[in-house]
Amino acid sequence: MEKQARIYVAGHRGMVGSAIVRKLQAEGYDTILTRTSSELDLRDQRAVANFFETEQPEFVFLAAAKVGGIMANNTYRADFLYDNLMIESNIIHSAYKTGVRKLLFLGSSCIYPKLAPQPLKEEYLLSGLLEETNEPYAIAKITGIKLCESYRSQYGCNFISAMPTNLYGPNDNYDLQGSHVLPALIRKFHEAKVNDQPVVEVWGTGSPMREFLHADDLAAACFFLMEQYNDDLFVNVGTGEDVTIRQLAEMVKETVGFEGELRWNTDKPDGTPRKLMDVSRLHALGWKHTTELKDGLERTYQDFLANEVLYVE
Ligand code: GFB
Repeated sequence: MEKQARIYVAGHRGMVGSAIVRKLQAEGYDTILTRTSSELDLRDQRAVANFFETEQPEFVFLAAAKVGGIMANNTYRADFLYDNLMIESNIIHSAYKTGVRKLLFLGSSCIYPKLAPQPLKEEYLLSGLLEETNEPYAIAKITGIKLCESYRSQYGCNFISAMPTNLYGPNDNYDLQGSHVLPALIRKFHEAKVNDQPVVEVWGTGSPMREFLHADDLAAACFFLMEQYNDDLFVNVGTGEDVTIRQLAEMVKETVGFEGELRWNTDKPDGTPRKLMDVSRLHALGWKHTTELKDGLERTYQDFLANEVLYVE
């Protein structure tokens, strides 16, 4: 990408999109196109087509999506499917129509079958049944991969896909009903600490395993793939290391400095037992994460403290 290239980051206010914008700015790019959701509803086909025709982006990072944790995915099943299908279809089709030079689509580790062998290799896609709690979201993300592959094979578009593992970092969602586990635990432990509450409720059994990648590492990987990767195979992006939710809870508890007890609420779902990414393809290409979970947690707690008013409205 030339420094003066017109780059559209879809979803620039979210955790991933904002990390990509920070990365592009740090690399010296200054023609970064963005639109808020009130300026451009990405579910609106005509509005998206007009935007692409008017602005003529050359490169697109497709980081816009309706996302959330296990409860949000399981509750708003129709919205997770419809919104994501519309966003992806509108952007990818408009990118083809207006001759975008390259597009990077971001998926999710939940595209893999619930009981796939671990670690998850890219070729396990569509080899078994999906996890029930996030099946609609996973189907939408699988569709995004297939759109990129199909526009590449039929029309020769340079559209690639990256599959990030569970993410965390600045601008995460801290709403306790909608968020992912890591921001939820930061908020719960922090509020229990400042309010002198003796017990924090944690969901599920604590035995599921999850891998966590800092959003800044994901942004660096996206930039790397945009610069270096032109193949039709999608690429897993993760650390290749995971922890149990119980271990994560202990780590967050220590980072925040909460000294009370944990109570596991097993009425809440565990979700998929494990989803550890096989990152050998990414490592072979020459990219590896730099932020370890312990350091990333510390940074994220400091960011939460600095922006608590913004994050917890
Ligand atoms: O992060 P999370 O919501 O989503 O939950 P998934 C991960 C694990 O943490 C589950 C447990 O086993 C939860 O039961 N957990 C413990 C909690 N306490 C909490 C809590 O207070 N809040 C939350 N949210 N979880 C999502 C998918 O799955 O991951 C999406 O639904 C997407 O589709 C995303 O793929 C990355 O990792 O289970």
